[in-house]
Amino acid sequence: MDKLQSLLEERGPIKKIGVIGMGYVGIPAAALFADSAEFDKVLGFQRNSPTSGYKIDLLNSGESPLKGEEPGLEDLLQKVVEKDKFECTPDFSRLGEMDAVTLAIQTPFKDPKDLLPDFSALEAGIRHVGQYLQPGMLVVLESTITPGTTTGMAREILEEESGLKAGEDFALAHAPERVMVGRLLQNIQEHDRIVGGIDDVSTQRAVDLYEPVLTKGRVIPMSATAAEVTKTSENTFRDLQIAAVNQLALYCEAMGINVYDVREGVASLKGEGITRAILYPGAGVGGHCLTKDTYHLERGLQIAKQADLDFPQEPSLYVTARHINDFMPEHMYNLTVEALARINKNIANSKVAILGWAFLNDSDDARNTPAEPYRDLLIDAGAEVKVHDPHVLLYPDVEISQDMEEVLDGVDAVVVFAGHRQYYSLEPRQLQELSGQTHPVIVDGRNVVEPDAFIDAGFVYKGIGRGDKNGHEVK
Ligand code: SAJ
Repeated sequence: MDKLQSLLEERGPIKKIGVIGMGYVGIPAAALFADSAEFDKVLGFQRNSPTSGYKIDLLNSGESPLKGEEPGLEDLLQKVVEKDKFECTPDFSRLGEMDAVTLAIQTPFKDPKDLLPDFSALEAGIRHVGQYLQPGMLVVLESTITPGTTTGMAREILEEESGLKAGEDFALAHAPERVMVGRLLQNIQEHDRIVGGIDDVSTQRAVDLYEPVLTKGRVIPMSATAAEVTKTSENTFRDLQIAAVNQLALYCEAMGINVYDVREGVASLKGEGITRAILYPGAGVGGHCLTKDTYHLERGLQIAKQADLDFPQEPSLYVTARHINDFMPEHMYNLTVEALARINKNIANSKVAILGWAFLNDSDDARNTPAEPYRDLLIDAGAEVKVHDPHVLLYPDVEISQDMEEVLDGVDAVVVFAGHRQYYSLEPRQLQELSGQTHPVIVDGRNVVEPDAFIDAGFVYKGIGRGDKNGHEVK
């Protein structure tokens, strides 16, 4: 029996779990571990920093510091705090009491151009674990990371800080999160869980950690690097699919046809073994995941490469997809300029209302929102810009209003950037009145309005992929 196996058997089943990073991933994960009868106690580790120290008391009173609707989370937190199965602490020395520690810390990119991620927060977390690591403990990285990080940077820091050896004295694995805001608990319980250890013993120990919290999901074991590539490529593929339909939308605009007719046609080919997952074009791709995971995968190829890559003299398809999706806010700007020009208005002296600051419809999450580069282009061009969003209340250096009338008052153009439910009932006459314009402009980046209703009311309409309408006669 290898050394690690016997250490784990000596330690027995996992009973105490530490979760580092009280955010969108760490909080629901800790609550579900704590709610499982398999485990005795869960500690949530949170630095008592000026920006996020407030979370400690909030969590210890059973309240969620997460913004926005998260079905079931508040009740579950109340329950596990009352039962003393969950506690949040800034005391990292208690890590040494744990059987397993998971790290759910953000891994943004400093600058995608040179493929350099900002791992500073993750490194600090791993170093904390290394300082208190005991033989027989399991360490799991849940953050989305560059392939090669678990067997590379993470292993090195843990061994350096602890003097212990991964795969001999402690178990090490990667089990990437697959959650979406608005359904965090459900995603953790129902999505299959990718679990990849640096060796089979580590993989099995990590399976023992995650299996108890899964309801519909099943565990899919593999190597740590395969798990890292699985996570980064599933988001890269989604980004690629979105780029494919965004490119199609741009083609349809140039060809004078409706991308949604084409989309319905393409999606109609069904049957034996045929899956046509054609997604939706739009004003851009935001969020904390699709905007960076391609670069994690590309960087992973550089650091985890074990053989020469045999690839044609072509740019990476994945990076090209990123560039196409990053172009969409600029395309929205071009559509706005074109529309205003149709009524002899210049962007420089125009008032523009942006509807929807969140990166996702019906959410308050505005991380890497595509509306921001669009707004920057408008302001650089001298336009006056107002922003409306029913869910996003605060955003650095951007004033966001929940008062539609105030935002639309006297505007020349209304530009839809997020598909929030309420925007599907935008009413042309009401908008026209509020704008006070005979020919207001509407640019629809999420296909929320019926073009003819606005065109008939005298609007200048532009829509992503609506080549069949974008050249309409102004009535
Ligand atoms: N978007 C489109 N067209 C579409 C779908 C999305 O333009 O057809 C845009 C959205 O408007 C948004 C962006 O893409 O701006 C991202 O949307 P998303 O639905 O992918 O939301 P994320 O980024 O929160 O969630 C993704 C999901 N990944 C996959 O489905 C492969 C989620 O399952 C992951 O858990 C999450 O990334 C993550 O945390 O990695």
